[in-house]
Amino acid sequence: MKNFMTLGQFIIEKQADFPYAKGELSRLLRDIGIAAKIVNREVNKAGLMDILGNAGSTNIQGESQQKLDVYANEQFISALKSGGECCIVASEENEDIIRLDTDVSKNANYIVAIDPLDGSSNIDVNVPVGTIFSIYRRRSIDGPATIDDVLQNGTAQVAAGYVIYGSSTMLVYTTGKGVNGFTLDPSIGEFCLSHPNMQMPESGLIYSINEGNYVHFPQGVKRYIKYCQVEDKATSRPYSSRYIGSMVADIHRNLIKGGIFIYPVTASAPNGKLRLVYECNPMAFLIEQAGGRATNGASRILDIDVTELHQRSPIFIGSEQMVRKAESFMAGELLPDVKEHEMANAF
Ligand code: AHM
Ligand code: MG
Repeated sequence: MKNFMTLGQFIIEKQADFPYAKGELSRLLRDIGIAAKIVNREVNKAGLMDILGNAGSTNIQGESQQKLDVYANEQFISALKSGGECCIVASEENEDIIRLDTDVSKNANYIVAIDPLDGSSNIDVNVPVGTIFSIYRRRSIDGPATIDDVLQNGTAQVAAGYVIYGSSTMLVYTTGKGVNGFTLDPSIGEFCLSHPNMQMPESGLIYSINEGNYVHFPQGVKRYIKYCQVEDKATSRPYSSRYIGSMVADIHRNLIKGGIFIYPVTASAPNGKLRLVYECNPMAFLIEQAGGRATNGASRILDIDVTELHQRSPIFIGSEQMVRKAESFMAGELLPDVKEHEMANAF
């Protein structure tokens, strides 16, 4: 039998790499892995259970919550609470920060921001969904941690990752030293290292964007989409359009195959749809660590000032060269490799 390394073994092996190697971050990552397995079990049997459908409540964004959103939120919070290494959880599903005030947790050094079940509108149709998480060290030295400990820029993340509940379930994460992917082996109930040192291809042939919103996109995005669709043998265009509608699944595919994912501003989402703290920042940290690029169309996502818990941002994320190309369309630059007659045909 081939030797494999479990997530638990890998975390212990890498512990010495962490800036504060007391084992706290390792235990935190382990807690997230445990909650992911529990959520995976429920997501897997979603079609069988009464758990499918709407919980009848709405979250802070005014979106209806699926029962599994609520379940996943509870599982992650409870795992982090009993683990004792996290003092505050910030979740897409909760308007305010959640203080974990057990005797151990309240003095813990880490903050976790989480989107417990991203893309949950896809659950009813058996399409991959995901969990996104981001880990910060608290800044305050004494007293209870506060919202200021949560509102840190993306560059301050100490770890981030996602779980994709797909045709197989994977946990992919970074602690700032590259990206590693673990596939859940259901027969032994362990995440096993299957994708060591993941590298995003510098370029790719896939663009992912909700083109139904085309009419509402900024001019630069419209021009980039047309660029993707123009025939050019030298750059293997036209590219393929692939949009699952689950950010985790779209970005995971692009991470492996090469590609760009864009969620720009639109008329109905003037600041973009996706949330900076628990969607854009963790994905940006991870994709940068894999050699990719993540911006809001002009500036690096990780450098954006975080002022609100549920702040939104447009995002352009993926293969370095593709994101740069999209940015140059956003900046309105004339691009030497776009032939005049191609652009004429495109509009
Ligand atoms: P959610 O957090 O409410 O699930 O919304 C986030 C999801 C992303 O996973 C996905 O990329 C995007 O919303 C899809 O939005 P749209 O349907 O507008 O294309
Ligand atoms: Mg989400």
